[in-house]
Order: sequence, then C-alpha cells, then structure tokens
Amino acid sequence: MDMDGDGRLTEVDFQALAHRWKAVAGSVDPERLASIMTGWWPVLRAASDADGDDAVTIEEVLLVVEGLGAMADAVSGTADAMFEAIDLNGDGLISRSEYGALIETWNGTPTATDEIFPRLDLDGDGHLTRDEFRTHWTEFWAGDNPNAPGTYVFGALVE
Ligand SMILES: [Ca+2]
Ligand SMILES: [Ca+2]
Ligand SMILES: [Ca+2]
Repeated sequence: MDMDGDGRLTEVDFQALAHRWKAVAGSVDPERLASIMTGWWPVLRAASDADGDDAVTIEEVLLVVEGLGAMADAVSGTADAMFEAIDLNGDGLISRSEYGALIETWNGTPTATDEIFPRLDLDGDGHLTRDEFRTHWTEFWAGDNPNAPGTYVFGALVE
C-alpha cells in the first residue's frame, strides 16, 4: 500500500490507491470506489499513528495488528467495505477476474492470480462469497496461521 515507496503510509498513498482503483472501476461508480479506498486512511491513522506525525510506519501498523484479534467487528466491517469495492459488477460475488483486478490494482502491474484464486474459493464454485471473503480478510489481518488461505488474500507472497 506504500504507493510512493517512502516507507510510510500517508494520505498521498491512499489517494494514489484510489486513483488506480478508479481506473479499473469500469461501469461502477468510480467515486464510490475511491471513497472506500480513501476512507481507509482516517481509520488507519486514528488507530495506528501512535506518534501523531500523520504518517504510519510498519512498526505502528504491527502494534495495531497485534490487537486486531480483539477487534473482530472492526475487521469484519472493513472486509464488507472491501467486498463492495472488489465486486465490480455488484452481483454479490467476487469472480476470478474481479479478484485479478484487485491484485493488479494493488500491485500496479499485471499479476498472475490463477494459482491463488482456487485456494481462496473454498467451495470451488468459481466465486468468492461475502462469507468466504470475510473469513480470508479476518485471517489475514487478525489470524495466526500462516498456512491459512487468507494469507494469500492480497496475492502471492514475495519470494
Ligand atoms: Ca508512502
Ligand atoms: Ca506515525
Ligand atoms: Ca461480482
């Protein structure tokens, strides 16, 4: 998420993320997608910016993540907001191509997700339901199992 690569998350990173996300919005209301992305920043800053410098470092994030296991409602609320953003055609399911668009948007480059998607699609019906996505998202942010499928919710790990 550190779009400008300065080692800290700031409002600029979230604006850049929103800008990229708008480009893949297609027929979806791009302003709504952008507001979901930029809406993350004040929440993250309020929760994480321990030294109040309007920037969030990885150390500050990890302090918060340690406590997320006790903040299940907050985590699942974020999952739902993200689901709305990723479900570009609004059919209540995340398709393989919608998931691919998410990861490419995040990475800013074409990224293969053919191996990852089936691991996330727990019942193998070709889509991620809201419940599947919430499970993975919660595992990613608040779980302790590195082998859980949710580890890959943002795509493959860097080798
Ligand atoms: Ca940054
Ligand atoms: Ca800070
Ligand atoms: Ca969909």
